[in-house]
Amino acid sequence: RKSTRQLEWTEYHDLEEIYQFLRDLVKQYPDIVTLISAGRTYEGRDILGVKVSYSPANENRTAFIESNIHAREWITSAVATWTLNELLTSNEPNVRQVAESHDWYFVPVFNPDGFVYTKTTNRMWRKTRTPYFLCNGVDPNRNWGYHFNDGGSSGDPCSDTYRGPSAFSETSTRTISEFITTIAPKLQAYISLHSYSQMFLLPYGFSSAHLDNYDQLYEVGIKAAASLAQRNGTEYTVGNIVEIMYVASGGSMDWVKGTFGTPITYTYELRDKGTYGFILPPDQILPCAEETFDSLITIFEEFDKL
Ligand code: ING
Ligand code: ZN
Repeated sequence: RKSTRQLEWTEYHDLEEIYQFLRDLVKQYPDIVTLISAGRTYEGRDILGVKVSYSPANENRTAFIESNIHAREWITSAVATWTLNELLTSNEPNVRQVAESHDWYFVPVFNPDGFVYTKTTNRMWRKTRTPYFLCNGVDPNRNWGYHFNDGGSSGDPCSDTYRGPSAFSETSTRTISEFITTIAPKLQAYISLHSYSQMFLLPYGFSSAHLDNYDQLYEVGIKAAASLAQRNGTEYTVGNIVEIMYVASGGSMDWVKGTFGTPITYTYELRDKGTYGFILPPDQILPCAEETFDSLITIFEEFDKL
C-alpha cells in the first residue's frame, strides 16, 4: 500500500500524521485493530486511539498505554506508536506471546490541544489550552478525581501545575476518564508515559506510603529496569513517586489505581536525565523505543506468571 505514509520514527510527527498512522493500521489489520475515540478536547479535537485484540478471550488481560498527556513530552507518543507497531509486526516468539495474549488500548496523544500548540507556537507548553482568567491551560496530570488537590499542584491558573477549578474540569480528562471507566473492570495494566528522568514511578503521587501491591510493582520494576538497561546501558531508577521525585496529586495513574485497583500501574519517565530534557533529539527515538519495549515485555511476562 504505497499511498499511505508510514511513520518511520526518525523524526517527530504532528497530530494529523499520528492520527493517519492509526487509521492506516485499522485498514491494514481490520480483524485486529479498531479505531476508538477516547474523548475530545476543549478546542473540539477528537482524542483518537486504537484497540488491538487478537482474541476475545484476552478481555480480562487488557492493557492501556497513555502518552503525551503533557504536550511537550514528544518522545512519549513516538515510543507509544513504535510500541504499537512492534506488537503488530514483531516476529520474536516472546513478543508474539505477550502481544497476542492481551488486549491493548493505545491513546498516543492524551492532550491534543496542547500538543498542537507545541507544534505551532510554544515547544515547551505542558498543559491543556482552556482559558482561565489571564492564562491558559490546566495541568492534565493534576486534574483527575482521586485525591484531587492533595499536594503538589497549584491553584494559580498561570502555573504549569495548575490543577484546575475542580477535578475533571478539563473536557479531555473528563471524557477520557469516562472512556476508561467503560473498560475499567477488564483492566490489568495502566501504563503512563512521561519524560524525562529515566524512572519507573509507582503509585501514589499524593503519598509516600507503600500502598496496594507496591512490593510486587517494585520487584517487577527492578526486573524491567534490568531488561531496559541490557540493550543500550540506559539506567532507570524505580520507586514511589513522592519518594524518588516529588508530591503530585490528581494524576491519571493515581485515579486508575485508586478507583479501580488495577494491578499493573507504572509511570515511565523516559529519556534522558536532562542533557536534552524534553527536546530529545530524534535520533534517540528508536533506541529509546527499543529499550522501553524490552522493559514492557518483561513487565507483562513477570505479571503473567504471578
Ligand atoms: N512527570 C509526572 C508529573 O505529572 C507524575 C510525574 C506521574 C506525577 C504520575 C504524578 C502522577 O509531574 C512529568 N514529567 O510530567
Ligand atoms: Zn509529564
